[in-house]
Amino acid sequence: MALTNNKNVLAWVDEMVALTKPDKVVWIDGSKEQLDALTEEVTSLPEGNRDKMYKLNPEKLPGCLYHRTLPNDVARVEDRTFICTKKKEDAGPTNNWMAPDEMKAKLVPLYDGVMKGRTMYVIPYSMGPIGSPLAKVGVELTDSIYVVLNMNIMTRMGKQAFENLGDVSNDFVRGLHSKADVDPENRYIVQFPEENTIWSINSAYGGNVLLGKKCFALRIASFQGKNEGWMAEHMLILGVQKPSGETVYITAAFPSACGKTNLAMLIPPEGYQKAGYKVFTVGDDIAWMKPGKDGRLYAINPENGFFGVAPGTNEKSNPNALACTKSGTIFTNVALNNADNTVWWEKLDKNPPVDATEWKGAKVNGPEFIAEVDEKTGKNKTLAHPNSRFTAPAENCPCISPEFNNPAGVPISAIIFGGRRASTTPLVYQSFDWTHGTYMGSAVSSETTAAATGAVGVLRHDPMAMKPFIGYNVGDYWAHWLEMGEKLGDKAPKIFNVNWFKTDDEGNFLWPGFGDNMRVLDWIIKRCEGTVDAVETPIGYEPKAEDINVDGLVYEGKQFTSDDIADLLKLDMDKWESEITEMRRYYDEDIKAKGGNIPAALYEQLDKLEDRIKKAAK
Ligand code: GTP
Ligand code: SPV
Ligand code: MN
Repeated sequence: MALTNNKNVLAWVDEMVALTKPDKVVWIDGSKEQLDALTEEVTSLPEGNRDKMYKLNPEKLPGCLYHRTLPNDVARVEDRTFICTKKKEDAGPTNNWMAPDEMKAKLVPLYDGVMKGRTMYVIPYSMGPIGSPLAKVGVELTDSIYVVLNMNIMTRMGKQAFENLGDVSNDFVRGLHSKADVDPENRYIVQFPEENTIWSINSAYGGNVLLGKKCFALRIASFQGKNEGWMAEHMLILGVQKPSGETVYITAAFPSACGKTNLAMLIPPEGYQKAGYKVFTVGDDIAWMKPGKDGRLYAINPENGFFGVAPGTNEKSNPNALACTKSGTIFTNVALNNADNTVWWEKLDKNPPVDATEWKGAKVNGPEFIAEVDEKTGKNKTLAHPNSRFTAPAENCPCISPEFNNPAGVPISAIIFGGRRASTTPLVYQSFDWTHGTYMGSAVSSETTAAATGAVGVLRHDPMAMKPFIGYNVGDYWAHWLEMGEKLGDKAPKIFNVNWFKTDDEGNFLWPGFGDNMRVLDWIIKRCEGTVDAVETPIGYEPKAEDINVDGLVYEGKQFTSDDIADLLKLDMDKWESEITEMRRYYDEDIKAKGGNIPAALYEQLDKLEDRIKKAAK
């Protein structure tokens, strides 16, 4: 039975039913009974059915499920992701583009009758706390129970989302997803920002199919934000509670699989804990930000769960994330420990299961399997896929912020950019002002990871960590950043850049990272409060080495010293000259020549930076 009288919703669902021709339409109310029944149905499917999910050990992992996707369907597919605006220049140089009519002409035949013999689920959901002025409603139509169960964790799903929408509003995002044949040749992830519409077909994986996440909360929402005066960003949101009891909120934009979940759930080093510091998580992937009545920038996390990278998550690196996954969690493409029907992934612990099922579904002897070298990669085989993920409810998080459901959001003091850079970029530096900070964001590059298909470890430009997620012209997006800065004036957050990933010649990380990143946050907070000074360098303000606290910091068996910090802050001007040459090439050739309207203020920043670097290099 339809759960709403909203005519816009009803008309659109009818239209999509007529197109996809499901045997049955089920409206998802979000009730426990309904979700339990769907869980029974999907876990009772026969072995080999590609929708199948598995129940895990009810004592050790209560309410947890397991699923594996096809080997060619394990990550976002940026080459098959499109922004379909009427005019090509509105999609800009960072997006694949096709005219909406042309794209629909291509996709309608693929969707025609695609749900015959299957059930269509109608999922109403809210991105953001129900009732928040910053929240928005979406409806996803899908033929996948896996999607329904994931959306239940990742969003506020169910009929209350319709109550928020009311009977007449047309302000909801229309998402249509079908697994279809999971045919990679016909896989499309398509956004129509001018129509608040998303069409996804032939994938069953994460960011391609949980349409509230990257498709809505970043691609469509960034476009809405530009038109409505707010920002949708690929950022975690955390709160640092200080010994005084006051909490300072920070957002950070790092590219996919570059440490957002880890930083968001950071456990401070012992010395900080003793002094009374605590970190709270508001979000681990996406921030929606808007100026509040007091003129400061406020952020909400539109999501309700964490779709986190499993490999590397362990009791030491991120105990809070691990705790999140102990109940009510869906695991995708990790390995199974058949001895006790639990899950395993690389670096969970040092004991890979002997009786294991690797992520593709083969039964193997774990230790022997990972001792083998993969012919394709030349690296050791892994039991879990490098981009295997957990979908865990935010309420499971031991450090979830008391402000998580606050409809007004939290006021942001600092914005951090970062990426994986083996060299060049120092541990931390601060922009001179918002405009320079916007330039810094536009200049983010990072080594690619397994979160998207394609080569791993290749340095690429990823402005604001939003390269795959800006739903319009990147030049206009930068202009929007500058406008927001003007609007916020002296209440704007301070902007920083960090790099946790500098390596030595052998590729070992020079900075311990994880909980010790608190030491860098400490400096950032002090800069926001004006309680520590800094060194002015050609690229921005850097800490004095002695202002990064290294008390109790032992790394690789050695006490970390201020000299080690100085090494991480040292600027190699030859490298920065190459960096600036590459930035100019990027602006000129990759953006401007391809239709990106780069704001003059950013070219000015580039000119000034080049001047400062040239002077310093002499
Ligand atoms: P998405 O969910 O794809 O957006 O990723 P994310 O940005 O949330 O990345 P996440 O925190 O899941 O980390 C990805 C990988 O980076 C994991 O393997 C982590 O163990 C590793 N990582 C995270 N933080 C650090 C750090 O401070 N230092 C080092 N060396 N590795 C880190
Ligand atoms: C990312 O790739 O940035 C993710 C995972 O957070 S996905 O939802 O698949 O996009
Ligand atoms: Mn992400």
